[in-house]
Amino acid sequence: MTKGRGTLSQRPEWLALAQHCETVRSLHLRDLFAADAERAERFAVEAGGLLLDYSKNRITDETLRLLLDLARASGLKERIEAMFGGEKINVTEGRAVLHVALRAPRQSRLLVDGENIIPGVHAVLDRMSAFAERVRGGDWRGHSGRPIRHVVNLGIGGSDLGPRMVWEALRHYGQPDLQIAFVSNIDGSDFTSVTRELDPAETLFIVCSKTFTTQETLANAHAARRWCLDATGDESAIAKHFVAVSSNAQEVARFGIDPANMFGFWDWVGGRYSCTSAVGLSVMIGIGPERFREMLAGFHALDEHFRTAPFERNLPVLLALLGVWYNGFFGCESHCVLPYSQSLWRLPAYLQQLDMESNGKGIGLDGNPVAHQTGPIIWGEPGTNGQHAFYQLLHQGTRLVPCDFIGFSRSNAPLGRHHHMLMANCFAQSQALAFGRTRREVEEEGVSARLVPHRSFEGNRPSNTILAPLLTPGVLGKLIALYEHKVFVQGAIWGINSFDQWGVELGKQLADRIIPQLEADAEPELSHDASTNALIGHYRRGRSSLR
Ligand code: G6Q
Repeated sequence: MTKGRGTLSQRPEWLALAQHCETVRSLHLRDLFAADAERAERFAVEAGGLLLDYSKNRITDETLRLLLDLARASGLKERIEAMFGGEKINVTEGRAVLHVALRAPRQSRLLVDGENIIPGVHAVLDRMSAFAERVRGGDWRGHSGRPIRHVVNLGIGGSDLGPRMVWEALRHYGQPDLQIAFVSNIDGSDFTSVTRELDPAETLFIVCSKTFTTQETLANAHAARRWCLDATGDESAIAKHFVAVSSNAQEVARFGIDPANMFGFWDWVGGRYSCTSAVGLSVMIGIGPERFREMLAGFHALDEHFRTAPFERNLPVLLALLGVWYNGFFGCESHCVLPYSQSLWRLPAYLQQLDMESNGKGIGLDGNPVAHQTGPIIWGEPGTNGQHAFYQLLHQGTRLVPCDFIGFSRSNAPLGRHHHMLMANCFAQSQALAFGRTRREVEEEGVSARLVPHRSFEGNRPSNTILAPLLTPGVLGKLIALYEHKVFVQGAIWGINSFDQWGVELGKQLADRIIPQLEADAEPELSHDASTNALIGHYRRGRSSLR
């Protein structure tokens, strides 16, 4: 519910869309394009060098008008102002939501509880920059006096997915003699496989955990500590080989990291919105402070666009409304993200957390169950790899899966004709999805009657295409901010809190009960459900059979 106007699905703007959908459902993109020579131009917006072509969506001008009505009636403008103004819109945790402050220019002002938070943001960025330069320049030395050549970020969830995705996207800006790696999983093979080739004398660990209590990260940090001590035999080495990104100075000190080597952040930064905070330290060391600041400028440009552009020309608002359209009225269960860029290979995983942890909620802001669908399942892979894997279902399956295609005019790794081939595939896929191939066209190709149904494509499958000149730090910043704000808009319309994540708690609590039962020497008393008891028993027998 929003603005106390009853459940979303009973509101007049929603009902108008439901009725309108009855007409649009029978329209085919082939006919919509044939009837309107200007459709591609009209349904495209450019902001800060990002082009969004949303013409291949099952919409008309009327659809857009009704969706924009819904956005306005949902109080979207006020919600945006509330977020940018530092109001505590994360109501279940009593927190402001101010990742936008992390990329605000030095001279701006933003008050939280009466205090301007911008100087603090820049103080941390300046400390990060100075530290990153020391590591990059070989001035930060390890215990034995050797410069650092490997940086390993130890973190999970928001303290891993963001920096890992950004590093993969921008690693071509990296320094060849400096390797950046990530360990997240509590599966020991993650830590051992990453550190196998590393020299402890040249390795710096960044323990990246906002709370500094996360089970997986702490277990990996302790493994790293042992690995370092086994090699050096000297406790004082820890200060040279470990730094922390956290808001918990006490726990950081308890671990043995000098608080002078801790980079802080604030409770108004959510984990999945934190890659522009100190959580990005590994990235900053990798690409350098200047490139990192270019990325922040890109984020900020899109933040400003989101805050000020009219909704009908506002990229995040349009993307969000199209998602609401398919999710709410076409029954689409999932949304596919297809970057035509190998550098963006972690983007779908990153967006999966951003979107699904934010909007995977069934309880509204008023504490009641919602009566409409909320966040979709987000998935995807880079093209063209995905084409040889799951695109069959996108083209001819029984489900309707809206897609986002993302591509660039130029490549960061030009190689022969590769880039033209890559992007030709990108354009061809959205074309094939939208327009398909009719039975008549297939018959005219001389295909045997038996195969005609198998070789026809109904088309009318919607997609957006986002196009930019080149994947630079600034463009990446804009792209991420675009999706952050898209998620915000959808959460505002669905009337949920996009900034908590209570749904991840139960499993953690249950695991804490089970761990000692797996470790115990003596057969433990088990009082779980019958299936869990049986699985624990089987696990224990499986281990003793290997002794
Ligand atoms: C993200 C979530 C979650 C969090 C991790 C790591 O929004 O809050 O993914 O980032 O659980 O938490 P710590 O940084 O506290 O270790």
